[in-house]
Amino acid sequence: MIKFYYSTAPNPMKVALCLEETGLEYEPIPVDTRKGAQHKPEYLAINPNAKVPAIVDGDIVVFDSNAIVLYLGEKSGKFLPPNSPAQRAPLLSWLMFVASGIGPFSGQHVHFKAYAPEKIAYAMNRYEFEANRHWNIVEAHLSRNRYMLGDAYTVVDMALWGWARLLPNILGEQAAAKLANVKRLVDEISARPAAQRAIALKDRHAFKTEMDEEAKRAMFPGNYRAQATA
Ligand SMILES: N[C@@H](CCC(=O)N[C@@H](CS)C(=O)NCC(=O)O)C(=O)O
Repeated sequence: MIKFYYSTAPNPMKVALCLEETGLEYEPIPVDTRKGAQHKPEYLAINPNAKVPAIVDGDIVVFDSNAIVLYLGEKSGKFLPPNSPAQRAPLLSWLMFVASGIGPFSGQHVHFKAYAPEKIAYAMNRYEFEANRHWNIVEAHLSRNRYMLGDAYTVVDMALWGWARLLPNILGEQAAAKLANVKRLVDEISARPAAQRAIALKDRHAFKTEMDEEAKRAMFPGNYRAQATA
């Protein structure tokens, strides 16, 4: 039984979808990041990065969402292209693009827009531009391909879905509405029974929703450095 350490945020949700799609047995274990559970020593022993998601599969530990979907694809033998260098090249390229581009730029865009204690025009402009630029690359790609790797639904689509289903919140309704092919893929994936089960995970545990002082200290510890050393 795989232990799945999660919250309902975009990176854990890609793994929730992948676990549901592959049909691997798993136990969801909530990590309430707004209460600081990601910093507890027992969790840091699993994920030294103090973020969700992570999985523990027997004596195997995997952290970082895109590494996990790749692991689950390989373990289950599902939702991956044939194992040849030519077929793995686009798999690895797009999976890393989602990991290093889509996720971080979308996340930082939301951070500077909604959570930064000061409105910094330079940062807001940069991340808005970069988030949109990355999503428009996906949009162009999906205008020529049904799925991220062509004709087959793979772990790359699952990794993308974690973020893509929140696009109106990330980019705003107007910018998101221009990404018709991304929306087409999100709608198709969200209608799948596995996605419905992944979304329903939010009802299994009561996560803290308030972004109060405790939550900010847990999630944005860099903002409190001066006080910690004073
Ligand atoms: N590269 C990591 C990033 C994980 C990440 O940023 N997770 C967020 C939720 S989407 C988190 O744990 N936030 C709580 C925090 O930053 O303290 C991955 O893809 O798994």
